[in-house]
Amino acid sequence: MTDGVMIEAAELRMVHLPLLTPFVISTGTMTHKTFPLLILRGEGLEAVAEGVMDPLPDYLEETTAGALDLLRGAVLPKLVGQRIASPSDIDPLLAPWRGNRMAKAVVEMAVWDLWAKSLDQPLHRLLGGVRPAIEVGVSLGMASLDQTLDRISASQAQGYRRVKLKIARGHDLALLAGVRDRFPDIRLTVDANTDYALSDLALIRRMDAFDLDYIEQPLAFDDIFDHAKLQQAIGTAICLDESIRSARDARVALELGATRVINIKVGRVGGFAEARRIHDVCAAFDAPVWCGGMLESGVGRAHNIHLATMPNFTKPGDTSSASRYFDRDIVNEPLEATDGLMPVPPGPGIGVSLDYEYLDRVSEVVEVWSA
Ligand code: OSB
Ligand code: MG
Repeated sequence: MTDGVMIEAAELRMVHLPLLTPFVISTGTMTHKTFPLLILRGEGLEAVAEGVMDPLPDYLEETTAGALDLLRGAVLPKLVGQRIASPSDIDPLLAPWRGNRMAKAVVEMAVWDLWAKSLDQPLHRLLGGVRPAIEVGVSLGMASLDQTLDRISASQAQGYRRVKLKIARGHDLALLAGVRDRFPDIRLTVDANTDYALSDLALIRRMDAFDLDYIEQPLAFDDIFDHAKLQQAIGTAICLDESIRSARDARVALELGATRVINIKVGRVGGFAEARRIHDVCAAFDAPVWCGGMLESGVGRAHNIHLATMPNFTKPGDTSSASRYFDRDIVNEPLEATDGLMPVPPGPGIGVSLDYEYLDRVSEVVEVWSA
Protein backbone atom coordinates (compact mmCIF):
# COMPACT_ATOMS: atom_id res chain seq x y z
CA MET A 1 0.00 0.00 0.00
CA THR A 2 2.94 2.35 0.42
CA ASP A 3 3.02 2.87 -3.33
CA GLY A 4 -0.44 4.43 -3.23
CA VAL A 5 -3.44 4.15 -5.51
CA MET A 6 -3.67 4.93 -9.23
CA ILE A 7 -6.45 7.24 -10.42
CA GLU A 8 -7.49 5.40 -13.55
CA ALA A 9 -10.59 7.41 -14.45
CA ALA A 10 -12.61 10.45 -13.47
CA GLU A 11 -16.28 11.09 -14.21
CA LEU A 12 -17.83 14.51 -13.73
CA ARG A 13 -21.61 14.82 -13.48
CA MET A 14 -24.09 17.62 -12.83
CA VAL A 15 -26.80 16.59 -10.39
CA HIS A 16 -30.16 18.28 -9.98
CA LEU A 17 -32.06 17.19 -6.86
CA PRO A 18 -35.44 18.66 -5.89
CA LEU A 19 -35.71 19.91 -2.30
CA LEU A 20 -38.76 18.78 -0.31
CA THR A 21 -39.34 22.34 0.93
CA PRO A 22 -37.95 25.58 -0.52
CA PHE A 23 -35.03 26.79 1.63
CA VAL A 24 -35.18 30.55 2.24
CA ILE A 25 -32.17 32.55 3.42
CA SER A 26 -31.38 36.27 3.33
CA THR A 27 -29.80 36.03 -0.12
CA GLY A 28 -32.56 34.05 -1.83
CA THR A 29 -34.67 30.88 -2.07
CA MET A 30 -33.46 27.44 -3.12
CA THR A 31 -35.95 24.96 -4.56
CA HIS A 32 -33.37 22.55 -6.01
CA LYS A 33 -29.88 21.46 -5.12
CA THR A 34 -27.72 21.61 -8.26
CA PHE A 35 -24.12 20.49 -7.90
CA PRO A 36 -21.14 18.90 -9.64
CA LEU A 37 -20.36 15.33 -8.57
CA LEU A 38 -16.90 13.88 -9.14
CA ILE A 39 -16.38 10.12 -9.25
CA LEU A 40 -12.81 8.77 -9.22
CA ARG A 41 -12.05 5.15 -10.09
CA GLY A 42 -8.89 3.12 -9.63
CA GLU A 43 -7.77 -0.38 -8.69
CA GLY A 44 -11.37 -1.53 -8.39
CA LEU A 45 -12.27 1.31 -6.00
CA GLU A 46 -14.74 4.13 -6.49
CA ALA A 47 -14.50 7.45 -4.63
CA VAL A 48 -16.79 10.47 -4.79
CA ALA A 49 -17.28 14.08 -3.70
CA GLU A 50 -19.70 16.91 -4.45
CA GLY A 51 -19.26 20.66 -4.88
CA VAL A 52 -21.01 23.19 -2.64
CA MET A 53 -21.01 26.11 -5.10
CA ASP A 54 -24.37 27.34 -6.43
CA PRO A 55 -25.43 27.94 -10.04
CA LEU A 56 -25.23 31.69 -9.31
CA PRO A 57 -22.75 33.30 -6.88
CA ASP A 58 -25.19 34.18 -4.09
CA TYR A 59 -23.41 32.57 -1.10
CA LEU A 60 -19.80 33.16 -2.18
CA GLU A 61 -18.25 34.02 -5.54
CA GLU A 62 -18.00 30.55 -7.02
CA THR A 63 -20.50 29.08 -9.49
CA THR A 64 -21.13 25.59 -10.85
CA ALA A 65 -20.20 26.82 -14.34
CA GLY A 66 -16.90 28.23 -13.11
CA ALA A 67 -16.13 25.01 -11.27
CA LEU A 68 -16.79 22.94 -14.39
CA ASP A 69 -14.44 25.20 -16.37
CA LEU A 70 -11.58 24.84 -13.92
CA LEU A 71 -12.05 21.12 -13.36
CA ARG A 72 -12.39 20.29 -17.07
CA GLY A 73 -9.88 22.76 -18.39
CA ALA A 74 -7.04 22.45 -15.90
CA VAL A 75 -7.37 19.86 -13.18
CA LEU A 76 -9.05 16.58 -14.11
CA PRO A 77 -7.10 15.88 -17.34
CA LYS A 78 -3.91 16.01 -15.25
CA LEU A 79 -5.29 14.17 -12.24
CA VAL A 80 -6.13 11.04 -14.18
CA GLY A 81 -3.10 8.77 -14.48
CA GLN A 82 -1.61 10.03 -11.21
CA ARG A 83 -0.69 7.72 -8.35
CA ILE A 84 -1.71 8.97 -4.92
CA ALA A 85 0.45 7.96 -1.96
CA SER A 86 -1.07 10.71 0.18
CA PRO A 87 -3.81 13.30 -0.51
CA SER A 88 -1.22 16.11 -0.51
CA ASP A 89 0.20 14.62 -3.71
CA ILE A 90 -2.41 16.63 -5.60
CA ASP A 91 -1.32 19.98 -4.11
CA PRO A 92 0.90 20.88 -7.10
CA LEU A 93 -2.10 20.37 -9.38
CA LEU A 94 -4.30 22.79 -7.44
CA ALA A 95 -1.75 25.32 -6.13
CA PRO A 96 -1.35 27.36 -9.34
CA TRP A 97 -5.01 28.40 -9.35
CA ARG A 98 -6.23 31.33 -7.27
CA GLY A 99 -9.33 31.09 -5.14
CA ASN A 100 -11.85 28.55 -6.41
CA ARG A 101 -11.67 26.71 -3.10
CA MET A 102 -15.02 25.04 -3.63
CA ALA A 103 -13.94 23.63 -6.99
CA LYS A 104 -10.61 22.47 -5.55
CA ALA A 105 -12.41 20.88 -2.60
CA VAL A 106 -14.36 18.57 -4.91
CA VAL A 107 -11.11 17.05 -6.15
CA GLU A 108 -9.36 17.05 -2.78
CA MET A 109 -12.30 15.38 -0.99
CA ALA A 110 -12.69 12.66 -3.65
CA VAL A 111 -8.95 11.96 -3.41
CA TRP A 112 -9.21 11.57 0.40
CA ASP A 113 -12.08 9.12 -0.09
CA LEU A 114 -10.06 7.13 -2.66
CA TRP A 115 -6.95 7.16 -0.48
CA ALA A 116 -8.90 6.00 2.60
CA LYS A 117 -10.50 3.20 0.56
CA SER A 118 -7.10 2.13 -0.78
CA LEU A 119 -5.96 1.76 2.84
CA ASP A 120 -9.26 0.03 3.73
CA GLN A 121 -9.79 2.64 6.47
CA PRO A 122 -12.81 4.77 7.35
CA LEU A 123 -12.07 8.42 6.61
CA HIS A 124 -12.63 9.58 10.20
CA ARG A 125 -9.77 7.38 11.38
CA LEU A 126 -7.32 9.00 8.97
CA LEU A 127 -8.57 12.45 10.04
CA GLY A 128 -7.99 11.71 13.72
CA GLY A 129 -11.66 11.60 14.64
CA VAL A 130 -12.60 10.85 18.23
CA ARG A 131 -16.33 10.04 18.23
CA PRO A 132 -18.61 7.40 16.68
CA ALA A 133 -21.49 9.83 16.10
CA ILE A 134 -21.76 13.61 15.85
CA GLU A 135 -24.15 15.98 17.59
CA VAL A 136 -26.40 17.79 15.15
CA GLY A 137 -29.02 20.51 15.07
CA VAL A 138 -31.31 21.89 12.38
CA SER A 139 -30.97 24.95 10.18
CA LEU A 140 -34.41 26.43 9.56
CA GLY A 141 -35.03 28.59 6.49
CA MET A 142 -37.03 31.79 6.90
CA ALA A 143 -40.77 31.34 7.33
CA SER A 144 -43.63 32.88 9.30
CA LEU A 145 -43.48 32.73 13.10
CA ASP A 146 -46.19 30.05 13.16
CA GLN A 147 -44.40 27.89 10.63
CA THR A 148 -41.12 28.40 12.46
CA LEU A 149 -42.68 27.36 15.77
CA ASP A 150 -44.07 24.21 14.13
CA ARG A 151 -40.68 23.36 12.65
CA ILE A 152 -38.97 23.90 15.98
CA SER A 153 -41.52 21.63 17.71
CA ALA A 154 -40.80 18.92 15.14
CA SER A 155 -37.03 19.29 15.60
CA GLN A 156 -37.41 19.09 19.40
CA ALA A 157 -39.55 15.95 19.08
CA GLN A 158 -36.75 14.41 16.98
CA GLY A 159 -34.14 15.29 19.58
CA TYR A 160 -32.06 17.75 17.55
CA ARG A 161 -29.46 19.44 19.74
CA ARG A 162 -29.92 23.05 18.62
CA VAL A 163 -32.01 25.23 16.37
CA LYS A 164 -30.46 27.72 13.93
CA LEU A 165 -32.85 30.30 12.53
CA LYS A 166 -32.14 32.11 9.31
CA ILE A 167 -32.68 35.82 9.81
CA ALA A 168 -32.52 39.02 7.74
CA ARG A 169 -33.28 42.70 8.19
CA GLY A 170 -36.99 42.91 9.07
CA HIS A 171 -37.15 39.20 9.92
CA ASP A 172 -35.30 39.16 13.21
CA LEU A 173 -36.35 40.63 16.57
CA ALA A 174 -40.08 39.84 16.43
CA LEU A 175 -39.32 36.32 15.25
CA LEU A 176 -36.81 35.82 18.06
CA ALA A 177 -39.20 37.18 20.66
CA GLY A 178 -41.93 34.80 19.47
CA VAL A 179 -39.59 31.82 19.45
CA ARG A 180 -38.14 32.55 22.90
CA ASP A 181 -41.62 33.09 24.29
CA ARG A 182 -42.60 29.53 23.30
CA PHE A 183 -39.17 27.86 23.69
CA PRO A 184 -37.34 29.66 26.52
CA ASP A 185 -34.71 26.96 27.04
CA ILE A 186 -33.68 25.53 23.66
CA ARG A 187 -30.17 26.02 22.37
CA LEU A 188 -30.76 28.70 19.75
CA THR A 189 -28.57 30.43 17.15
CA VAL A 190 -29.22 32.73 14.17
CA ASP A 191 -27.60 33.01 10.73
CA ALA A 192 -27.90 36.29 8.80
CA ASN A 193 -25.90 35.21 5.74
CA THR A 194 -24.32 38.70 5.57
CA ASP A 195 -27.54 40.75 5.64
CA TYR A 196 -26.52 43.42 8.19
CA ALA A 197 -24.08 46.33 8.32
CA LEU A 198 -22.29 48.04 11.22
CA SER A 199 -24.95 50.75 10.99
CA ASP A 200 -27.41 48.12 12.31
CA LEU A 201 -25.47 47.93 15.58
CA ALA A 202 -28.36 49.08 17.79
CA LEU A 203 -30.64 46.44 16.29
CA ILE A 204 -28.07 43.65 16.51
CA ARG A 205 -27.34 44.57 20.13
CA ARG A 206 -30.98 43.90 20.98
CA MET A 207 -30.38 40.25 20.02
CA ASP A 208 -28.31 39.93 23.21
CA ALA A 209 -31.65 39.58 25.03
CA PHE A 210 -32.40 36.19 23.45
CA ASP A 211 -29.61 34.07 24.92
CA LEU A 212 -28.26 33.03 21.51
CA ASP A 213 -25.34 30.65 21.42
CA TYR A 214 -23.95 32.81 18.58
CA ILE A 215 -24.89 35.06 15.66
CA GLU A 216 -23.59 33.56 12.40
CA GLN A 217 -22.11 35.83 9.71
CA PRO A 218 -24.02 39.06 10.40
CA LEU A 219 -21.86 41.28 8.14
CA ALA A 220 -20.32 41.17 4.67
CA PHE A 221 -18.86 37.92 3.31
CA ASP A 222 -15.50 39.54 2.55
CA ASP A 223 -15.13 41.50 5.75
CA ILE A 224 -13.39 40.51 8.98
CA PHE A 225 -12.47 43.92 10.40
CA ASP A 226 -16.03 45.18 10.89
CA HIS A 227 -16.96 41.91 12.55
CA ALA A 228 -14.24 42.72 15.11
CA LYS A 229 -15.85 46.11 15.76
CA LEU A 230 -19.26 44.47 16.09
CA GLN A 231 -17.99 41.72 18.39
CA GLN A 232 -16.58 44.38 20.76
CA ALA A 233 -19.97 46.06 20.93
CA ILE A 234 -22.25 43.08 21.60
CA GLY A 235 -22.39 40.35 24.23
CA THR A 236 -23.43 37.48 21.97
CA ALA A 237 -20.61 35.53 20.31
CA ILE A 238 -20.11 35.98 16.58
CA CYS A 239 -19.60 32.85 14.46
CA LEU A 240 -18.03 33.37 11.04
CA ASP A 241 -18.98 31.20 8.05
CA GLU A 242 -18.62 32.95 4.65
CA SER A 243 -15.64 35.07 5.82
CA ILE A 244 -13.43 32.08 6.65
CA ARG A 245 -11.93 30.41 3.58
CA SER A 246 -8.53 29.50 5.02
CA ALA A 247 -6.53 28.92 8.19
CA ARG A 248 -5.05 32.37 7.70
CA ASP A 249 -8.53 33.92 7.67
CA ALA A 250 -9.26 32.03 10.89
CA ARG A 251 -6.05 33.23 12.53
CA VAL A 252 -6.68 36.85 11.51
CA ALA A 253 -10.32 36.75 12.66
CA LEU A 254 -9.41 35.22 16.02
CA GLU A 255 -6.48 37.58 16.62
CA LEU A 256 -8.68 40.58 15.80
CA GLY A 257 -11.48 39.33 18.05
CA ALA A 258 -13.87 39.23 15.10
CA THR A 259 -15.28 35.81 16.00
CA ARG A 260 -15.45 33.39 18.92
CA VAL A 261 -16.71 30.34 17.03
CA ILE A 262 -16.10 29.15 13.46
CA ASN A 263 -18.38 27.23 11.13
CA ILE A 264 -16.12 24.93 9.09
CA LYS A 265 -17.46 23.66 5.78
CA VAL A 266 -14.93 21.38 4.15
CA GLY A 267 -16.43 22.17 0.75
CA ARG A 268 -16.02 25.93 1.27
CA VAL A 269 -12.39 26.00 2.41
CA GLY A 270 -10.73 23.85 -0.27
CA GLY A 271 -10.89 20.41 1.32
CA PHE A 272 -9.86 18.39 4.33
CA ALA A 273 -6.29 19.65 4.62
CA GLU A 274 -7.42 23.27 5.02
CA ALA A 275 -10.41 22.29 7.17
CA ARG A 276 -8.02 20.55 9.58
CA ARG A 277 -5.68 23.54 9.65
CA ILE A 278 -8.64 25.79 10.54
CA HIS A 279 -9.71 23.28 13.20
CA ASP A 280 -6.20 23.39 14.70
CA VAL A 281 -5.92 27.21 14.62
CA CYS A 282 -9.25 27.46 16.43
CA ALA A 283 -8.13 24.92 19.03
CA ALA A 284 -5.00 27.01 19.66
CA PHE A 285 -7.22 30.03 20.32
CA ASP A 286 -9.61 27.96 22.50
CA ALA A 287 -12.36 28.68 19.99
CA PRO A 288 -14.84 25.86 19.36
CA VAL A 289 -15.83 24.90 15.83
CA TRP A 290 -18.81 23.14 14.31
CA CYS A 291 -19.49 21.58 10.94
CA GLY A 292 -21.74 23.56 8.62
CA GLY A 293 -23.57 22.33 5.57
CA MET A 294 -24.82 23.44 2.16
CA LEU A 295 -27.87 21.20 1.81
CA GLU A 296 -25.59 18.48 0.47
CA SER A 297 -26.71 15.13 -0.86
CA GLY A 298 -25.59 12.02 1.01
CA VAL A 299 -22.17 12.32 -0.59
CA GLY A 300 -21.25 15.70 0.88
CA ARG A 301 -23.18 14.88 4.03
CA ALA A 302 -20.97 11.80 4.59
CA HIS A 303 -17.80 13.86 4.09
CA ASN A 304 -19.10 16.40 6.62
CA ILE A 305 -19.89 13.72 9.21
CA HIS A 306 -16.37 12.29 9.04
CA LEU A 307 -14.86 15.76 9.43
CA ALA A 308 -17.03 16.54 12.46
CA THR A 309 -15.57 13.61 14.42
CA MET A 310 -12.42 15.67 15.03
CA PRO A 311 -11.86 16.77 18.65
CA ASN A 312 -12.56 20.53 18.47
CA PHE A 313 -15.98 20.09 16.81
CA THR A 314 -17.63 20.65 20.18
CA LYS A 315 -20.80 22.44 19.10
CA PRO A 316 -23.69 20.71 17.29
CA GLY A 317 -23.38 20.94 13.50
CA ASP A 318 -25.84 21.34 10.62
CA THR A 319 -25.66 17.78 9.25
CA SER A 320 -29.24 16.79 10.01
CA SER A 321 -31.04 13.84 8.40
CA ALA A 322 -30.95 13.77 4.59
CA SER A 323 -34.68 12.95 4.65
CA ARG A 324 -35.40 16.50 5.90
CA TYR A 325 -34.25 17.77 2.50
CA PHE A 326 -34.75 15.03 -0.07
CA ASP A 327 -37.46 12.58 -0.93
CA ARG A 328 -34.75 10.26 -2.22
CA ASP A 329 -30.97 10.55 -1.94
CA ILE A 330 -28.28 9.56 -4.45
CA VAL A 331 -26.56 7.24 -1.96
CA ASN A 332 -27.75 3.80 -0.84
CA GLU A 333 -27.16 4.29 2.88
CA PRO A 334 -29.70 6.39 4.78
CA LEU A 335 -28.00 9.23 6.70
CA GLU A 336 -30.44 9.76 9.52
CA ALA A 337 -29.91 11.25 12.97
CA THR A 338 -31.51 9.74 16.06
CA ASP A 339 -31.94 11.82 19.19
CA GLY A 340 -29.74 14.51 17.63
CA LEU A 341 -26.87 12.13 16.96
CA MET A 342 -25.76 11.37 13.40
CA PRO A 343 -23.82 8.09 13.29
CA VAL A 344 -20.67 7.98 11.19
CA PRO A 345 -21.34 5.71 8.21
CA PRO A 346 -19.17 2.62 8.69
CA GLY A 347 -16.91 1.11 6.06
CA PRO A 348 -13.86 2.32 4.15
CA GLY A 349 -13.62 5.93 2.96
CA ILE A 350 -16.76 8.01 3.46
CA GLY A 351 -18.85 4.86 3.95
CA VAL A 352 -21.60 5.57 1.41
CA SER A 353 -22.08 4.25 -2.13
CA LEU A 354 -23.87 5.77 -5.12
CA ASP A 355 -27.38 4.66 -6.02
CA TYR A 356 -26.81 4.69 -9.79
CA GLU A 357 -30.40 3.84 -10.58
CA TYR A 358 -31.53 7.17 -9.08
CA LEU A 359 -28.35 9.10 -9.89
CA ASP A 360 -28.83 8.41 -13.61
CA ARG A 361 -32.30 9.95 -13.40
CA VAL A 362 -31.19 13.15 -11.68
CA SER A 363 -27.83 13.79 -13.32
CA GLU A 364 -26.04 14.05 -16.62
CA VAL A 365 -22.47 13.04 -17.31
CA VAL A 366 -20.46 16.13 -18.26
CA GLU A 367 -17.21 14.40 -19.19
CA VAL A 368 -15.19 11.26 -18.52
CA TRP A 369 -11.38 11.01 -18.46
CA SER A 370 -9.47 7.71 -18.62
CA ALA A 371 -5.81 6.97 -18.20
O1 OSB B 1 -25.04 29.71 5.75
O2 OSB B 1 -24.91 27.79 6.63
C1 OSB B 1 -25.33 28.52 5.72
C2 OSB B 1 -27.56 26.50 3.35
C3 OSB B 1 -27.26 27.09 2.15
C4 OSB B 1 -26.38 28.14 2.12
C5 OSB B 1 -25.78 28.61 3.29
C6 OSB B 1 -26.06 28.01 4.52
C7 OSB B 1 -26.99 26.96 4.54
C8 OSB B 1 -27.44 26.31 5.76
C9 OSB B 1 -27.93 24.89 5.61
O3 OSB B 1 -27.53 26.85 6.83
C10 OSB B 1 -27.27 23.93 6.50
C11 OSB B 1 -27.59 22.51 6.07
O4 OSB B 1 -26.92 21.95 5.18
O5 OSB B 1 -28.54 21.95 6.61
MG1 MG C 1 -24.03 30.11 7.54
